[in-house]
Amino acid sequence: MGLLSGKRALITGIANERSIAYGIAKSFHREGAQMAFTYANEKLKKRVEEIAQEFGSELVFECDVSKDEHILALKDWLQKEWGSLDIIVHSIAYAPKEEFKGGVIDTSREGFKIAMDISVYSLIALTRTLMPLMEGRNGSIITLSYYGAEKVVPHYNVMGIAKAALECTVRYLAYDIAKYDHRINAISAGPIKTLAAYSITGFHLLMEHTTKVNPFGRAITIEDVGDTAVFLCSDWARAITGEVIHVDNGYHIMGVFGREEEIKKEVFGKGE
Ligand code: 0WD
Repeated sequence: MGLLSGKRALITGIANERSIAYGIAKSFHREGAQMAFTYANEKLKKRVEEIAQEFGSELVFECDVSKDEHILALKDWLQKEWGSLDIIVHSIAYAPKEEFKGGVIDTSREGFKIAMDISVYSLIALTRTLMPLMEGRNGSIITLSYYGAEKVVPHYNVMGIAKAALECTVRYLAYDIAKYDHRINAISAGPIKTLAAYSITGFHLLMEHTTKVNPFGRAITIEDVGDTAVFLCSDWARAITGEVIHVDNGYHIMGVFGREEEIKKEVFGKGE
């Protein structure tokens, strides 16, 4: 018996096997969840179908979250295929590439709208539309955030603003859906090399730095995120809602960045 045995999970946001949502699906599969997958556009269809098969699922559906009709069609499809749902994984974010080049001061009106629509509003729309399928099942929803919501991360720009809004949305939705006994939480993941990450100017430097100075001195993996997602979507987390859980090897707890040896070397000279 896995932690998610008997649960049906909708997984959004897989682009390839480096996607965070892929890591989540891997952990969910190990823990016995049944899964259905969405892909954003025709280009991703084949890859997502292959990934679904890898996890023993034939359930794959197109859903561009900027389109209300896609979200409604997704609900009808899930109703037909399963008739009920326990878990939604929202692993979707987007802003036009130009928005990551300069600073927040350069944000265009259109870029701002797109970032908020795809990365934040989509969580509200998916929750509202799919919630009827969760009736009486103590549903659990998770979304993915990043530390750039809390502190300035150069070049993260409008996505930092969107993630702050996303985390706030999680709290408001947690309140709204608690009356139906459902939960929603965010995982704030440390930087991971995925397609989305490559749009951010200087991402490799950010990743190098974060890896070097977090208390464990190692990089976050999609499996680290996947296993936390299992916990949050399992009944063990039944009293946790509206929360932002950091899966970042402790990076966010630091006030002075650097592991002891490095601080000694950099600040006090040779390490004595
Ligand atoms: O360091 C990282 N990679 C972190 C990512 C650290 C912390 C958080 N995150 C977040 C991202 O902001 C996002 O919310 O994790 C989530 C998943 O991102 P990812 O796994 O890093 O990136 P990726 O593999 O690119 O998946 C994001 C996917 C899209 O992929 P592409 O690369 O094709 O944009 O979001 C999906 C799409 O599959 N997506 C959409 N899905 C439906 N409708 C849409 C859309 N309109 N736009 C993007």
